[in-house]
Amino acid sequence: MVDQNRLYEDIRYEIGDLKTAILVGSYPFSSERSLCKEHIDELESLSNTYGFEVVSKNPCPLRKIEASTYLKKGKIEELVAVADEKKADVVIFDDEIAPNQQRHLETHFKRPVIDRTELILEIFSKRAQTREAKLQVELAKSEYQLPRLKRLWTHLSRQVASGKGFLKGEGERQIELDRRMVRDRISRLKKEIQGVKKERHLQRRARLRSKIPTFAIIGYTNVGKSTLLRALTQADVLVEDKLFATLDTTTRSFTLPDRQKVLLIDTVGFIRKIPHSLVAAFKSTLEETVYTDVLIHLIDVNHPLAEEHSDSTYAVLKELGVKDRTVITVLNKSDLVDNKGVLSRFKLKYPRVVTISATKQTGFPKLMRVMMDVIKSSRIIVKLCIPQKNYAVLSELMEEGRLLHQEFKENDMLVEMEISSHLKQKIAPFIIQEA
Ligand SMILES: Nc1nc2c(ncn2[C@@H]2O[C@H](COP(=O)(O)OP(=O)(O)OP(=O)(O)O)[C@@H](O)[C@H]2O)c(=O)[nH]1
Ligand SMILES: [Mg+2]
Repeated sequence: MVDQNRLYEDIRYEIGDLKTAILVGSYPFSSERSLCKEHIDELESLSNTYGFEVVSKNPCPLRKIEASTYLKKGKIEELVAVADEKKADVVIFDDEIAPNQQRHLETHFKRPVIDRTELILEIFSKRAQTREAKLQVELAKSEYQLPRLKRLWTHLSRQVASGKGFLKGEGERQIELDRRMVRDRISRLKKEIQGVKKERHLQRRARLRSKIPTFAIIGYTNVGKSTLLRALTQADVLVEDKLFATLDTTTRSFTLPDRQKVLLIDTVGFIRKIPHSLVAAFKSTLEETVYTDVLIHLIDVNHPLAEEHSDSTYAVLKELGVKDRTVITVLNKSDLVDNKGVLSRFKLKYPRVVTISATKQTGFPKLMRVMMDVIKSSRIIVKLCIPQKNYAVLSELMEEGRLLHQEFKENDMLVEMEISSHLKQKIAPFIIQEA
């Protein structure tokens, strides 16, 4: 008899038990076949990061998506033969597969079929360390699973259909119960995350008050962000040739050659087509970047898809609402680059480009020079005249800027402050002089 109180997660197949995988990607035109192969290579890195051994990689031409099975029947039969021959435990699609397609595909393949999104969610789930990261991943997973509960129960019915008391209709009823439970869990998780977010907000305010310029090291996963933080600050952060080695932000202080203290933040890596539920879930972690003065955008220039990765990073930033931030573009892993042409392309594309090798520790003096220049130019000194009714603006400014002088003139307050230049627009009506 099926225990009514068991959550579907207890009975779903354990993807942790699966070892070997075949990968499937698709391309609409033959001109995109090589790009599709690169994407499958990335899917292989993701699979290895999770712990799968990839036994076959299959780029497939796909003109039109089949509503119920994603691929055409003939193609599926071909792939089933490959999966059988290679004794694959699981089939992983690079494209996003709808819940009903996933269910139908599993009937054909007779083994679990997952997509890139689910794989990324499982990696995050395995690697999350802090309470906040764990909560966020659990939320993203619950949202992903909600429309797929039926599929999980199909697995169950196949397992127990052999006369062990599984009644027809029981699965349906259990799906309803599960749906309710998952919905409850989603709202509980959202509340908990809200609480953690408040704490984080307080920490951020404390940092803003400390008036230390902050640099966030951002970029595609595996470009060397943690390596750079470690090289500059000897921070004890995990460096691995795996995707998503870092899931939590780490902040370290660092002193530039002109004795200016700065904070450096190592952040979670970005990825192309990042699952939407994860962007939403990690928003509060990634929002850290929104509040930093400067972004250090690290690019692995040795990667064949370096430009696409850089574009994806900007796409994620846009989704996070980060714009008008000063960006220093840092071309990393230059020790591996033979063709200098790729460096020139980036230098033409972006302002403030520095070439380094985080492991060989080359290019650091120039990077620090650019960081010092950016701090100087991002701070401006302004004289303001603030009427009494706008004093609230002043307290806001005090949190971020440095007060140099203050005096009253009748009911107005005259102040001289050093502030971050991005605040200038906000206080434009009160500026009487700018240095
Ligand atoms: N050759 C070379 N390898 C590097 C360099 N910088 C980093 N790596 C290697 O790149 C891999 C990834 O480095 P990480 O620092 O973990 O990368 P990350 O950007 O923090 O990655 P995630 O946290 O997974 O997003 C590791 O194997 C590093 O040793 C470099 O300048 N040259
Ligand atoms: Mg890292």
